[in-house]
Order: sequence, then structure tokens, then C-alpha cells
Amino acid sequence: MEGGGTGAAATATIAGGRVAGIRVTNQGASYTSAPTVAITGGGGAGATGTAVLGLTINLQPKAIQELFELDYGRMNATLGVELPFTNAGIQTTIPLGYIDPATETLTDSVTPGPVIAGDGTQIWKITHNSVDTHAIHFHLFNVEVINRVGWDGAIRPPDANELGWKETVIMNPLEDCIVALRPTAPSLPFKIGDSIRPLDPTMPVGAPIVVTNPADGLPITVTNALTNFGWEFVWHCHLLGHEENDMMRPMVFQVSPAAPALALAVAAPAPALGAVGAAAASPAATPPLPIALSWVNKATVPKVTNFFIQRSIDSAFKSDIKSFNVGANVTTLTDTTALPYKTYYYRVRAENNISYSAWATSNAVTPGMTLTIRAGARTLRLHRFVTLSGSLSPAGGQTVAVYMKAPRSSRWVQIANRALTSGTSWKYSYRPARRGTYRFYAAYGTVQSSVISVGVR
Ligand SMILES: [Cu+2]
Repeated sequence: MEGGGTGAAATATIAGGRVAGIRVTNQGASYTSAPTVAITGGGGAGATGTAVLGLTINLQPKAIQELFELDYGRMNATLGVELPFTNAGIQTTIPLGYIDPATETLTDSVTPGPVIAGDGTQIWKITHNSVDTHAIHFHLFNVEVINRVGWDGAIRPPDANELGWKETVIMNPLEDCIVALRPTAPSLPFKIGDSIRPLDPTMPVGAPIVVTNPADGLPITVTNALTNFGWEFVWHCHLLGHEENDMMRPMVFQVSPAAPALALAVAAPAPALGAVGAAAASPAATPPLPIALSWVNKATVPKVTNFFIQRSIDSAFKSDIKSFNVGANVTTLTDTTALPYKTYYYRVRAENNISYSAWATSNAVTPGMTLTIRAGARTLRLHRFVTLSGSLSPAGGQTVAVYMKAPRSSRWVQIANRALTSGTSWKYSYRPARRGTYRFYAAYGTVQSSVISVGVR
């Protein structure tokens, strides 16, 4: 039951006392993984082998054609695509220029070893409908010529000088040239983002432009939208007059992980009240106001290796930028360094070792609470009451906690919980029992007032 299928068989050939080759005599059926190869008989020992599963990859129909441009009637060669299923009433070839929607999308072949399904391998059948031979050049990756098929049905193997990987391939008239490719991103000491640009860079973003619909070859009016071309490479004819006259098409190499979906950043003070009399923490120098971010990882392939987050005080992220980096499995961030009543923007992107996604940007968020404390008098005589008051804003029925540090004491103690009166303010009276300097502050969750001192004589 190895590999899930049945029926596969092979015979071995021997040369010089060694197994020199394995010839598959029956391919079997229904294998879902490579079965174990057992080499038996023959009087020898130690020979081993591995099986490779057969794979079906659909040809991607591309096209070369020579037509006549509409300005001066000059002959104009371009690239394009072929419709795979046509009849006598439908044109087969769809010529495409550089601004027409991209039809070549490639993924990074990160899977080592033999070709398997979904590893980025593509086979292109480039149908040449015209009369001139073109030197078709591929950026980013080399291709392997599998064969050529003439329109008379004759199959021609690659020439002796074009075996192996080539960056430029001869494409002859009235011939299909079939090439295999498997692009792999280089490893880099830095990260490169995607090419995000308007479809037609000579026109304003948002303007209506007329392009050719790659699905049916008909003109279609679309918005000149900012479009993600991944790592944008090209394939083109290397004859200068041809490539300069639009015989070139973009190739979208998808290296960056998909952008995450960022949830709205929310100010989140925790309104927990301690017990009166309990020891308390010292007040922080800058009262923190946590802002909670969360996002959803949308990337599958390529995978995420880390998320990069930025905070700024302007929506263009030009000033006062603070950056955060978290791991691939982390989808939340609590920023405890935001100041009250300042407006912030956050953005997050998914990264891998060599690239990164577009930003997902939050709405503006303003961490919105301040707490104040005042004393009726900063100095007073022993056994008189210290009158404390303050306000919380914005307020709505909350209760604040009041803390005190007595003279010559090193610890803070919670002395009261005071509900807001008249909506926003609170009051509390305390009667010192000895001389010296008393210190007070108030807190609502993580929102803290400053510290005030009162001297008792
Ligand atoms: Cu050419």
C-alpha cells in the first residue's frame, strides 16, 4: 500500500556489477505519494532507489503576433496570450501592451527537490502567429526549452546549443515554443517591497483608461488604479526596435506575504479598583495609556516571518515614528507609550526574509483620559484636614482610587475610592496624624494623575 496506489512495476539494468538504471514498465494508478522502491534478486546487494510521482501541469498559453499600429500603419510585434479554447468564429490571439492587465504571475519556488504540484513550476506554450523570428528574453529567471511544435504538427527538440537553462530563446514564425520555468527569489541582506504603481504611469491615478481585456481581447475602460505588481520583472523581445515599441510585458513575482488585516486601535485603560488600605505601586513618571492593536494574518504562501508595526502622529507616517517588531505567530500589540490626548495612527505589514507586504493602516486613535489632583492648601497645621479634589475626563460615573505616601514612609497605600460627583470631579478629605510631607496621587485603572505634596507643620 506504499504511496496509496497500485500496479507500478519496474525493471533494473545492470552494468559492471552495478544497477545502472531503473525502467518503469507500469506506471500504476492512484499514487498520492512516492512509493518505496525495493530492488530484489540479481545476486547483488546494497542498491537503493527512490520513486518520483508523475505530475500534470497545464500549459499556459502565451502569444507573439505582428499587427499594424493605428497611428502610422507600421508593423508592430507584441506579446500577449492565446485563448485556450476557441472556434472558427473567435479570434485566438489577444495582443497585449505593457499597460494592459498583467497575465504572468509567478510564485517563489521555495520547495527543494524534484518538481511537485504547487511549487511554482510553470510551462508556457508561446504561440508565434507571424513571420519574423524574435529573441525572447526573460528577466529574473532562466527557462528550459522543452521542444517546439510547428503549425504542421512537427515536433522539434531543442537545438544542441540551447540545452539547459537559458535567458533568451529563439521564437520562430508559425511555431509553438514550449518552455519550462521555476523562478526562485535570491536571498538578500535587505528586504525589497512590492512595485505598487498605476497601470498606466503616464496618466493620473484614478483617470479612466482604455486597456485590452485579457479574457476576451476587447477594449475595456478601467480606472488607472494603483496596482500591486509584486517584484515586477519583464519578459520581452531583445530586438531593440521591438522591445522599445511595446513588445514587453510585466511579470508579477509574488515574494511578499499577503498584507494583514488590522483591527482598529483602541484606548484601553483597565478600571480596576484596589482595596482601601492596600499597599500600592509608585506612580509612573508618565502615566501610560495602553492602546491595543490586533490584526489577522492573511498570508499563506509566501509565509510570514515577522510583523513590522509603526506608530506616527500623522496619517502619512512622516514624523514622530515609533517602530515595533513582533514574531510571525504574534497578532496583537499593546502600546503603553502613547500619551493622553495625542492622536496616533498605526500601520502593520507582514514581512519575510527578503520582502514585505503593503501596509494595513488603522484609523486615527486618541487615547482619551486624563486625571488630575489638587489640594485645598499645600501647607497646613497638624490635625487639620487635607482637602483633595480632582477630575477625570472624559467622565461618566467612574470611581477613582486615591493613594498616599506618609512622611518618612517608603510605601504607597490606597486611602480611598471616590466616585465622581457632578459627572467629572471627585473630592476627598484626609486628616494627617503627624508632621512632615504627605504625597498623594489618584488613578483610574492605568490612567494616573500627577503626584502632589502637602506639608504638615
Ligand atoms: Cu522581436
